[in-house]
Amino acid sequence: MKKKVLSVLLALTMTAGLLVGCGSSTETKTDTAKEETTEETTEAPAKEETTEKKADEKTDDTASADGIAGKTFAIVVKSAGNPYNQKEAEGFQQIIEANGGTCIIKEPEAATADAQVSVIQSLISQGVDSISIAANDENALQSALQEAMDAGIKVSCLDSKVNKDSRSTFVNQAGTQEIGQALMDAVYDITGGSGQWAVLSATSQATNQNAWIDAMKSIMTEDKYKDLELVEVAYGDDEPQKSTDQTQALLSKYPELKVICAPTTVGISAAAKVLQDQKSTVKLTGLGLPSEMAEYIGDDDAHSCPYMFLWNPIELGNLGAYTAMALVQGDITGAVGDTFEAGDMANSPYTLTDAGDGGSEIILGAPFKFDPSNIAEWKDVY
Ligand code: RAM
Repeated sequence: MKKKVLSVLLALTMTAGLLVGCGSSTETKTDTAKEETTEETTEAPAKEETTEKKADEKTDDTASADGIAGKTFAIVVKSAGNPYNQKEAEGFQQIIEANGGTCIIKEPEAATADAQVSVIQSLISQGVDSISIAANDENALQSALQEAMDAGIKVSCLDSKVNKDSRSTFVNQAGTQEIGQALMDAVYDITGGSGQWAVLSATSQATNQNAWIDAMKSIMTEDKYKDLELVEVAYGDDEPQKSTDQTQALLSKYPELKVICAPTTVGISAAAKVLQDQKSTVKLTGLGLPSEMAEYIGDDDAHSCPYMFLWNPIELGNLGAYTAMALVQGDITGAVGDTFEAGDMANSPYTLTDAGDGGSEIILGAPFKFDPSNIAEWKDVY
């Protein structure tokens, strides 16, 4: 079964590689031209071109969703230069373009609300039909996103949410409590149930990391975890250098530290390198990309990370696209109980459920554990 899922994922990834014409240029551009990335976008072919392409494809099996041709769907990721965000955007673009829509990928230079507000404003001026956003702040985007909705743009979020008044719905990678529990259990297991541990997070405003950290803190009040001491939550801002520096600082401040938990793919890969290079006895867990973490995963002293978790960021992008299309076509409004089809995705049709903040969400699936037994299979997938 797992193999079947793996081969479907491999096929999807390969298809994504074929369909996502500008995926690799996004990577090079964001690395080399950081200064320009706020305004520089990776855009799909011009509207006319895409519509023509769709007409040609009508004869084959490519499903063209009614009402999508000629519509423009923007995805705004948290920041440029993060491979996780690139996978998410690729997955989004793949589905939009396969259904005859036009996709715009926006990558703000830094993971800040301000950078996303300017991007949203430019998308409003462009007159896009839909904005899907991985938010850098839960509340600070509200007036920009409300302006977008007032202009008739469908707004949803994925990966990291905005508040209920700023969105129609939220595509959540996995249950927040479920992720918190998986991470807390990992900390318990790797520390042996007692001692000091620290969190290395993304930015202090990141809605998703903050929600997972809050879930961990509330789980930690249970008696089982009473001998664990959370010494600090450090912020690497999803920047590799800052995450490296914060890891070093944790090591020097807390000589008794046993475990670092990094619920961010950028943080965990920076910390893994520091710990492994220094042959530190401090161990690591959290949320990481198998492609970036394979060399650090192992049960012995030579490896810094015994195991970690994640979901498929390409599929998260796929589901974000199906959600945006369903909103634009009027198949869903964002109300709890709405359902929509998501092509051949595993859990299709999806149903909108209560997000616990007064709004709705759609859950992609459960977090997946990566350990020495399966990391080799997954490192080439994402
Ligand atoms: C980083 C980002 C992203 C988060 C992953 C786990 O890439 O902060 O939002 O979902 O880590």
